[in-house]
Amino acid sequence: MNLTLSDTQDTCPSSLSQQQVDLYHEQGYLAFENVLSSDEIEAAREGFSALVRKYTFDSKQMEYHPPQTTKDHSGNARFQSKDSDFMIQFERGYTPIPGDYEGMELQVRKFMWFEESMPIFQNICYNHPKISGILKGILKDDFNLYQSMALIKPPHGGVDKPWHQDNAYFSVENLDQVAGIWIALDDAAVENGCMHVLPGGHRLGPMRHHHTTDCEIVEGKFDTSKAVAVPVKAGGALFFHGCLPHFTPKNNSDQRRRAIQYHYRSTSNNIISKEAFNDVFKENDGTPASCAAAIPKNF
Ligand SMILES: O=C(O)CCC(=O)C(=O)O
Repeated sequence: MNLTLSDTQDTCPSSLSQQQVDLYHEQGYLAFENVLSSDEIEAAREGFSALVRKYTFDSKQMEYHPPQTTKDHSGNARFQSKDSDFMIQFERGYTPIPGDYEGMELQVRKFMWFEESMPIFQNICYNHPKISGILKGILKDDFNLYQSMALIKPPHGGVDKPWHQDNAYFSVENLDQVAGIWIALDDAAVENGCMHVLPGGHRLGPMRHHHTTDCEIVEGKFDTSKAVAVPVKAGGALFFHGCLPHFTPKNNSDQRRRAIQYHYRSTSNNIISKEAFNDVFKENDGTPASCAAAIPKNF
């Protein structure tokens, strides 16, 4: 893969010009610095530390799943809320140690459905003027949260998130009416695992996914030499189409890489069954291409 760097605009507006909307539709993403303020970045970082302190080994609220040996991440140790989808998942092979909050925080791979847990996450998710303004410009409709995650790569750790299209995980009627936002909470560069995207790749349509250690696009579906890295500073963000192929490498640096990722769908974009989605997220020859339809690859 070449390491061309994508253009990132320094100033994040609270609404998009027609030129920016056209650029989003052409390349499948827009990147801006300064989406979050330094106070918001700090509050979000503290929020994630607080989630680890509050919810790990809290047997009243959370069910502990110890690590198991699996080929994918389903066996990673995790704490699953007993009354919501909130989850803290750790790196493969790591066993959390009660009370070792710093150690555990450095081994978190993913938080899911955490957006209601703290005012800062609610603000970023629902009430952020810049984020809402840009999503409105892209989706041209009212929108709802569809998925929330925070993705963490520890220094010299984590694994690649292989090439995929996020719509492959979803099940909606209209693939164009899903947008993700990926917000860096640390400076994100190639070395610590920033986003890499295939500009214009959303226009290639759904691509067949299969299961390796993760759900990923079958090799040879597109030319990875056309990919670009999208480094952003802490507080910068990438807004991207649900069919944009993207990937992040492992963290090969001394720096952490924390990011929030929220997905939105327009309110008119109905959720449908996985079976019905097979007829939406399909290859040109009509074969289902989503993660639910993905076949395991032989290891
Ligand atoms: O933040 C990352 O490392 C990868 C995020 C991503 O592509 C995803 O979860 O869909």
